[in-house]
Amino acid sequence: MFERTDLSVADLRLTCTERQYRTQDFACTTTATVANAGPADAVHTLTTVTFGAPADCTINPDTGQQQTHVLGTGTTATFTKDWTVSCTEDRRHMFSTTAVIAADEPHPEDTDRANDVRSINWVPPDVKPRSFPSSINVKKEGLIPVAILSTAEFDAVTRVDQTSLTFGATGLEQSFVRCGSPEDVNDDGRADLVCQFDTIKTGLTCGMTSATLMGRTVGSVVAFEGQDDIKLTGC
Ligand SMILES: [Ca+2]
Ligand SMILES: [Ca+2]
Repeated sequence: MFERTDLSVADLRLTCTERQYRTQDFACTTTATVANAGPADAVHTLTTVTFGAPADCTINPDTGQQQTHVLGTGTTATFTKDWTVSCTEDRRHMFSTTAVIAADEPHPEDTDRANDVRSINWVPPDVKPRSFPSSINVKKEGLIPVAILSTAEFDAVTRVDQTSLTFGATGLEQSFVRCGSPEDVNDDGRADLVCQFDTIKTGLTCGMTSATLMGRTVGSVVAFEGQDDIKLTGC
């Protein structure tokens, strides 16, 4: 006798501490939220999270990580998995993570398999390119320029759906104004996409030390996000 239920990966985020060209280890963290929409209750679930990196990087652990939950009807669970990353090439990188949920018991039948898997990429943004630290005067600055850096794996100029971009304290803020002509802001020979965001709408307030950009690609749609350190002034 099969019980019907709808398990899903409801949200997936990826943060990395890579902020510049460097060859030391840095950390990436996958944050996954899984859900059971029911009607079956107390479903034993197994979620497998994987992490992907370019060929010049090694990952620890280098296999998928698993997490079990017993999910009641209408409940969610959020968990994190950490990855240590070490890259040899002196450049910025794109990373990816994927989460897949499945029932960890024989009886439930998932009524919608399409939402059982979710992926997101990490792309490196540079808030206020060509200035370090990335100082933002929250009282004065009308617009904040943010560069989405192209990498060997990702051409920001042609791949980014500009209308999808959100930026600010959480990454979900509808602060997009426009993108300008592509320019190579980090002198790596690859043109980068430089866009402007409305400071007020970013929700950035004194004391915050990082800002998050989120968006989607054009064509085969892939979600991406990235983070940069910021220094807020005018506080
Ligand atoms: Ca499902
Ligand atoms: Ca560049």
